[in-house]
Amino acid sequence: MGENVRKLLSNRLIIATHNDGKIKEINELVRPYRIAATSAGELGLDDPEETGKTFAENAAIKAHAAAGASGLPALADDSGLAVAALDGAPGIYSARWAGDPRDFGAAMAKVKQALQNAGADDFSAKFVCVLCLAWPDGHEEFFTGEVHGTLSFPPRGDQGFGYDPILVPDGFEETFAEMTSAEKRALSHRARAFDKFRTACLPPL
Ligand code: ITT
Repeated sequence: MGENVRKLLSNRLIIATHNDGKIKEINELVRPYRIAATSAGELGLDDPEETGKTFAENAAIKAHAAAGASGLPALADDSGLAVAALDGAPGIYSARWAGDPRDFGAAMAKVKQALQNAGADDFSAKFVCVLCLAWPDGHEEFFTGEVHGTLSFPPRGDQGFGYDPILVPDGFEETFAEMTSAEKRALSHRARAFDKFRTACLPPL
């Protein structure tokens, strides 16, 4: 960190994701910075295969693919739900647990079943987000954020996306899916990672 971090000087940025929930949240986070953000999907860029073994490796794969294809800096988000009693699963497989096409009702039921199979009474879990900012010349920077909470079944709420209906963040009674986008943004893993990115790479407002 510090002076070795490369600043984002261009006001154009590719948001290297095909996930509509992430696009909405990242657009809200970059909005105050007058950055013209375009999603990888809008540019017709391919969704690369996530062959990494960590959130950071997969974020790097997506960011470099989009930066290389567009010639612009690209910000990718690799994220997921890590359940303590399941040794961090689904983790980097969070999207894949929802199958193809994605069904997060089924994915959340799978989490509940896995906890039952493990005989778990510890329902603690966290959301993790690793952002990778990559430039077309291959330079990269990483920023990580987490939010800890407890899983709650059945799923509640219709805001947000993915596993939001089953995670109650510490200090709250509601799931993320019962919160407004502003409430989620005040404490989410993505907002915390973005905060580090903003501090390191963006000019102060
Ligand atoms: P891209 O790779 O195109 O960005 P993706 O959905 O495949 O989209 P990931 O591989 O990072 O993204 O999978 C992360 C999954 O973890 C995502 O599909 C959600 O189900 C879940 N997830 C991530 N952030 C979340 C959040 O803020 N709330 C709820 N679930 C989240």
